[in-house]
Amino acid sequence: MAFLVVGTAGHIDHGKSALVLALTGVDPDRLKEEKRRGITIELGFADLELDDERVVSFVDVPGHERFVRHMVAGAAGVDAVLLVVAADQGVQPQTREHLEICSLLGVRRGVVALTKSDLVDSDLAEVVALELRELLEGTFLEHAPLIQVSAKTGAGLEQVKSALGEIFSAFKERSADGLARLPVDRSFVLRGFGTVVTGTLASGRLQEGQEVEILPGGKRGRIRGLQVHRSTVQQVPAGRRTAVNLQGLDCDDVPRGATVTTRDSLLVTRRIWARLTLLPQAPQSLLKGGSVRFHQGTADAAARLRVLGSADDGALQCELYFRREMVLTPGDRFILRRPAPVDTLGGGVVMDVRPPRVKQRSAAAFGLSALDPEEGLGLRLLRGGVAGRDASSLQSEMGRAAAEGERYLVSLEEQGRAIRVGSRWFDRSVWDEAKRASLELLKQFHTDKPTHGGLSREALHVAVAKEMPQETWRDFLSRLASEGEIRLAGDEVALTGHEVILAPEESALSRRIDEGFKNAGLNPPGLEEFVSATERDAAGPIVKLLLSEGKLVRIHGGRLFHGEVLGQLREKLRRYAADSSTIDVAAFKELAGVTRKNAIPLLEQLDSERSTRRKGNLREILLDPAAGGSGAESS
Ligand SMILES: Nc1nc2c(ncn2[C@@H]2O[C@H](COP(=O)(O)OP(=O)(O)O)[C@@H](O)[C@H]2O)c(=O)[nH]1
Ligand SMILES: [Mg+2]
Repeated sequence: MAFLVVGTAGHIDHGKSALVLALTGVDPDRLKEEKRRGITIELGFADLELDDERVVSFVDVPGHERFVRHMVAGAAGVDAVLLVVAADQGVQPQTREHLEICSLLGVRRGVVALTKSDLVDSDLAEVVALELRELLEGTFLEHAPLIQVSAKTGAGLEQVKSALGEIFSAFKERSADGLARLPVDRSFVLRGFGTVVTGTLASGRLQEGQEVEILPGGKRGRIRGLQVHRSTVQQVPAGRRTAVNLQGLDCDDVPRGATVTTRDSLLVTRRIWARLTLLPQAPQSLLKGGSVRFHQGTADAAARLRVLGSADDGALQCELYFRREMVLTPGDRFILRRPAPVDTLGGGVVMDVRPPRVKQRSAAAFGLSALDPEEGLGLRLLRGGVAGRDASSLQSEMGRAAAEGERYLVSLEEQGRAIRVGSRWFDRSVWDEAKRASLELLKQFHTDKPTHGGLSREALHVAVAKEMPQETWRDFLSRLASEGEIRLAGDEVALTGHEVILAPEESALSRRIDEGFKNAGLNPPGLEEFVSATERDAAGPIVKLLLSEGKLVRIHGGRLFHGEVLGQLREKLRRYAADSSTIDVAAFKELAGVTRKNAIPLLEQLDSERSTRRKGNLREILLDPAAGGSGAESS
């Protein structure tokens, strides 16, 4: 079955509710209060079965100017509008205002009913029809059918039905892709069922049994049952008027204006960027900003408006701060009203729900806030900088379901505009710039410090891409290394072609330290034995270099040994292992010819390089006695 959601619109008392009743047999003014006062206050709902296949779901709105807020909530999410004008009164203030609101909300289709035709003669009806045509000129209803009807005599009702049927045939049902999003327009307790909310499902799908989240607030519950057109269903796709029976949630947890969604999908926001179109009657002072009432879906909030600039097409680029959290996604249509005296000021489209905090709000940055999902994602990656973005936060920000968001990201990747590292995404140009800056910095470092083997990973990280997460930085460096640009040695990074250049006196010092430690064997003195006080500064980088070359090894506890000496020790141990697979400290002291003071750190070093393994008071020798040869097992 196909459903078309049609909202009524028009001035109070023009016969909207009476027409819905005449068409459907259901009185949309069901509430006692409404009956008593004879005016619509809350939204009313009634279905019209055109035939076995097609159902029109009417959302009947109040016409009173005090309830325009409810009208906006009712008009949000409709597929078409039924504009009602009483033939005996003609165009009235809320006729205009409702028409403006529907235009601003992006309603594209509708039917115009000239009601109470039984009260006027045909000449007067003609005059009112002309006046109405004039009002509709240039609006989305310019070519809509204009039908004279009477709820009292039933005249014209069949024509209205067939006009709605026409809209049906031109109408394409919404895609149910996307995040589940139900803006609540009614919330009540039904005896025997508990909390029930209704709304027009704006996107995605709802399913019986599904866990849901209520935003703002984040309360959780479960869908106990779903109804569409008074029938129980297992699931509901976007575009349907839906009643949801919720488990684990009170009526107060899900008031009108709340959004029912699935877990961890949509975002709440207190600040957005938007494109705004002001109505001609809006005061010019608004361009300097001010207090407004923001309406989107069934929700509304007090907001502060700031105009940032104007777009090519004359629309305004603006920023809105909300007094409370709102559930919004790029592309949402909204209405701005003036708090007092109440009046509709304009409306527009949400562009960005996580806009950057920039002092200089350049029009360029704004213009980039594209609604096109691929461009939008590209822009957000760019803004993410070297910190990158994780896919799920991007998807929420764009209001896109995971599969859909992933598709766009992969497309950007294929175009060479994005890079994926683990679960994070980066703009390609940002990534490339970080690479360029790294290579540049290394080059500079090598020039400045020719005796240094390389720059520490962390120093480079802080200098060129501080915001990049640690694990991504590791990936970043290994990618650069595998591309042959850099060399990674322990904690240090060097350009691939980098060779340490030593001045003659530095070479001499290096040789002295090297040979000094080699000759000192397993009982080496401290560095100061080989280095004079004046040479101390120069010795630091040289020791580092000797360490990076493996000529020196700093063992546990900080003492320096010569690499070859340690190699010889390993060789002795290996031979020892032919007779005994274990060795105790006393035997080790004797084998190595070292004091106890040196024996323990040396054994710990051997443990850490997995030449030995501690077993109680003994060491198990892990070196293979059959292997022979020299060389370090590991470093
Ligand atoms: N004579 C006549 N009266 C009508 C017609 N439609 C509505 N009315 C009356 O006009 C009044 C307002 O109608 P209602 O549907 O509540 O207007 P709404 O405020 O636009 O919903 C009611 O007293 C209706 O009985 C009609 O076609 N002919
Ligand atoms: Mg009414």
